[in-house]
Amino acid sequence: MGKTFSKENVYAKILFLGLEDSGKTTLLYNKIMNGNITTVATDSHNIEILPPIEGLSMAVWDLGGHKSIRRRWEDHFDGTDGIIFVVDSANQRRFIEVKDELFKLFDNDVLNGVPICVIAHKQDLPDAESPNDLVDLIDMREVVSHEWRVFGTSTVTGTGIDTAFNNFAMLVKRNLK
Ligand SMILES: Nc1nc2c(ncn2[C@@H]2O[C@H](COP(=O)(O)OP(=O)(O)OP(=O)(O)O)[C@@H](O)[C@H]2O)c(=O)[nH]1
Ligand SMILES: [Mg+2]
Repeated sequence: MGKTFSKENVYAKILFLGLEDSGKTTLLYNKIMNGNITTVATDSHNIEILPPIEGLSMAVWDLGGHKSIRRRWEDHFDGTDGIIFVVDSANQRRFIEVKDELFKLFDNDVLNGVPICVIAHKQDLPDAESPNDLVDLIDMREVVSHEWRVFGTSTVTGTGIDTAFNNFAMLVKRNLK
């Protein structure tokens, strides 16, 4: 749930989810440090608080996406105010698995009504699907139970990152209980 710790700032708990290698940790630390970083696979989680956007501070929980640890995602669902789901837009072979993981989230009662940001990441790669094509391919347009948005991003070119975070912060703020 959103919590006010001062008059100015509201804190929101945001989960960073997605298959392993989709680029979650790279994207998070690129946002924080404004540059390229080298990551290793996340075996548990990283937590970072982003500078406030319009009075909303997002506490981001970046969870490891490897199949063997996805079952532990659920341990962190309680109190979630928003989900950022990162997809490697150039890895078409894994879109079925992406859809499967996303739709499991929509079926989970603890996440009822939590807004979702789909990140069509790695837009710099030549085979990357555009954000619009990606959401068609994973059937996001069927989803009416959660407010959702899609944004295209790349940490190689820096495209779309601020737009995605700024717009999603506004949506989360509107939905805070
Ligand atoms: N081409 C390209 N590669 C990227 C981009 N973002 C991240 N990567 C690469 O994707 C690979 C995986 O990045 P991570 O950030 O470790 O992926 P992750 O989703 O955190 O993986 P797990 O922690 O295992 O769940 C790394 O080799 C990154 O350099 C991007 O925008 N474009
Ligand atoms: Mg990671």
